[in-house]
Amino acid sequence: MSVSYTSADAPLLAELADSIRAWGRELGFQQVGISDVDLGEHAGHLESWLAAGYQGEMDYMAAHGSKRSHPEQLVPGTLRVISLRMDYLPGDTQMIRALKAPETAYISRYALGRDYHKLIRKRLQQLAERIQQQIGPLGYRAFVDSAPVLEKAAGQQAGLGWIGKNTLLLNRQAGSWFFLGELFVDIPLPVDAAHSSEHCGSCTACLDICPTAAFVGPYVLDARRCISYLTIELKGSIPLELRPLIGNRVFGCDDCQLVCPWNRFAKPTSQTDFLPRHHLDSTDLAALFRWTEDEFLSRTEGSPIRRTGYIGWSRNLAVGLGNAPGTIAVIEALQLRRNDPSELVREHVAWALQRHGRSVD
Ligand code: B12
Ligand code: SF4
Repeated sequence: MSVSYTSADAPLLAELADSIRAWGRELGFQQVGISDVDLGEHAGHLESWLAAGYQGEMDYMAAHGSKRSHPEQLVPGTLRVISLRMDYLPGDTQMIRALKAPETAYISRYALGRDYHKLIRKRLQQLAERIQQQIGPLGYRAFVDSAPVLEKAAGQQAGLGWIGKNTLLLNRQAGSWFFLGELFVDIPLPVDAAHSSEHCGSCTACLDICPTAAFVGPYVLDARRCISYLTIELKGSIPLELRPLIGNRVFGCDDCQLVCPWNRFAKPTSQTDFLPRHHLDSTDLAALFRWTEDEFLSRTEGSPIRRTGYIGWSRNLAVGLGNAPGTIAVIEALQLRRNDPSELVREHVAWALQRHGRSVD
């Protein structure tokens, strides 16, 4: 644990906060903000969201009681949350073209390159080490995505942006194509002003474009209808009525970001690790569906796509193929796997073939 501080240490702490911002940028983050542990109204919003059941099968969202909205309960002794954002937009991708070409697989932009979890956690760790070199022992924990932390609310409190109607954290200079990570620390650093204004105005582009009508209203997402949930988090069968609406989106969805006017200001990432691998930004659904499990495992090594597993990936591709034009390549790829060992995959293949007027027998 670190030493205790008095008011006489204020200049030293202010200098340290400036250094943390500079070190964060050196480590590849675009912005660093510091907040206390009070996430304000967000605890109540989380409770209402869970009470409505919008988390679906994501039981981990409800599993930690009030710790998710109270950093000091998750890590006792925490006094400040250092929030950082890292851009992930690959500068030159075929993304829009892929989204509009129904025989091509659309993979969301965040998942085209290396998995961000390890990369960001390592950088946060390095930041903590720099702080320790400066001030000695520090009580800290590093988080990115998978921990029970209300990351967007923490980012808003630290001045990184506002939570938009599409429920993502938006920034006037950078849009929303960035990841968030946090360092919980036990030092009373000076805090940044929370981002108190919001700049969505009367725009409802994200709410209107959503292919599955997943927004209950502005700022409220029923995750059970979101394509990101359906293709990544859901383990079982995709509800029949939603399958035709998914189109060619086989891993996540970006529509509510693509349409956001603030994303005109997004900057391409400086991390080569986030650039597309294996032409995942421009590959046909049929070609991906022909991957064996071994090919899936080798080509998604170190990629976020691993999260679905081969069966989930195949399920998603079958839905995409069911929504694609019924070309010979599409029908052949589906027929090749109509006796797939996985019942889940077989069921989605049968659905897809039926969409093309083919029976499975
Ligand atoms: C669960 C989760 C999901 C779920 C649910 C999404 C959601 N909106 O909750 C699913 C699987 C659908 C999902 C999808 C995506 N996700 Co996600 N996800 C998370 C996770 C793990 C938790 C989010 C959370 O706390 N949800 C709880 C609910 C209650 O929060 P909320 O819906 O955002 O609601 C907040 C506000 O809208 C507001 N609010 C709620 N109701 C009301 C009502 C009123 C009147 C008002 C004013 C406000 C308000 O308060 C709430 C609490 O802050 C975070 C990582 C983390 N630990 O925080 C990543 C995270 C949010 N995801 C991220 C990303 C990139 C995505 C996708 C873009 C991935 C993709 N391309 O497919 C999509 C975007 C879909 C979308 N529009 O949100 C990034 C977002 C970065 C950013 N710029 O904001 C995060 C932060 C991961 C990270 N570390 O970078 N995700
Ligand atoms: S990610 Fe796609 S499906 Fe999910 S809320 Fe946004 S537009 Fe709708």
